[in-house]
Amino acid sequence: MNVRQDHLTDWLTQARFGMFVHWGLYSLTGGTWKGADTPWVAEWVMRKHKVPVREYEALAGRFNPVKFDARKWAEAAVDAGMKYLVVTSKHHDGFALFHSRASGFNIVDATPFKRDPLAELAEACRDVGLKLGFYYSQDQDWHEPGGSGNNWDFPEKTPEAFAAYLESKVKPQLRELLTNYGDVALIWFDTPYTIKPEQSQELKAFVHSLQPRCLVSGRVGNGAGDYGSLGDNQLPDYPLEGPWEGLGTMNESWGYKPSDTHYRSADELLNTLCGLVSKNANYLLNVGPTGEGNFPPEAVSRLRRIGRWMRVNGEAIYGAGPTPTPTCFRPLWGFTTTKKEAVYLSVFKTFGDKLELYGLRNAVRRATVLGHDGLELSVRQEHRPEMDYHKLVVCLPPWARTPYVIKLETDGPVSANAKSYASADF
Ligand code: JFZ
Repeated sequence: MNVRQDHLTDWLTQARFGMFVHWGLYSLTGGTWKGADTPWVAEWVMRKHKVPVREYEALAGRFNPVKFDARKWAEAAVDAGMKYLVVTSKHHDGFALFHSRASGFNIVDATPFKRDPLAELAEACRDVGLKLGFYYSQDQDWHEPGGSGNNWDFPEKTPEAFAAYLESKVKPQLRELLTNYGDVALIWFDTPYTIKPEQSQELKAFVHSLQPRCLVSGRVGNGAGDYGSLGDNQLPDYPLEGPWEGLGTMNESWGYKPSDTHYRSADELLNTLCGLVSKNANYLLNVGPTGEGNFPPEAVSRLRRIGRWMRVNGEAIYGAGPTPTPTCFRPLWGFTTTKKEAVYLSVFKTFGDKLELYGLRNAVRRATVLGHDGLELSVRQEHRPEMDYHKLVVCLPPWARTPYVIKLETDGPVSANAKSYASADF
């Protein structure tokens, strides 16, 4: 994939951490349909149970999330250290979470709620300084005969019907999203299962024609995106040619699913964040609010803990570059990120009172723990010129609680050996 690397993506690599929000009619069901569970992801409830369009539409009559408070969501994201928020404007079920003239199946016209959450979120994000992006399912639309995915109501799918659906729903709704809500940082397209290369290109051009600075996610399909999108909860082995974005859930489902109690701990989520940044990717971390409009308490507590950590250690994340060395330290202690003349070691576990880093060519001027700037750690460096072998040993502070970050200030721009090391060779 040929991702764009110019000034328009700078904010994205600067931001590094964002909030994903999956919210829609499916949130009301919690992933249960007539007493039956939806395996894995709750937002697929309609397709997993082959719910007829007319029956699914009836959910709208009950959607009245009076507890929704845009400002509270935006503040929760900011407090967690996130710099952008991406919300589902229309998921695969075809329901628009905004006032749309292009389809009556929208929150203002079809629900008792009658408010436009995206307008309220746009204002709240502007107020608190968050960038706002919209998830938009351009390929699957289970509400429309032309969209892909619903073959129980609409068994006859043709390329012509899909093209007509792009013209009659997708483009008009994108025009609304990119006209009525101020600056949109990105459109997060998804599941490009049937879309043709020229249609992906056309959608990208359409977005840029309305807002030239709006980025298009890799899942617009066919390599057309402005930036890359990893698979869900995936961590690449090697640094990527940026900009890329990883994404993940706190439990297993994107949409609200109370029966899904397999939550990762805040430390595991921080581990993923540091891991992704060390591979030059952002982290879009999901929250699935309830049908009433609240964040689940499990999400709130994790966001708070992450925020406390980010306020101390954000320097190792915001605008940080990937690991300078391909050697993987994850099984030993954690991840490496960089700034121009600094290397950050995010330490998630330790063995004994030392850690080792291989491949760094710079001399280290100073080693400290973020949040404890005054205290210098002692380091020892070894160099064998005949093999271009470099080893750095850092004495760990016994008082530090994982996860914490060690900052190494280097004697010049960070430089490292490009090959991977196995320490036992030396
Ligand atoms: C998609 C959606 O189907 C899902 O509901 C959610 O919105 C998620 C963020 O994206 O699911 C996918 C799409 C692509 C992959 C995995 C899940 N993938 O490429 O690994």
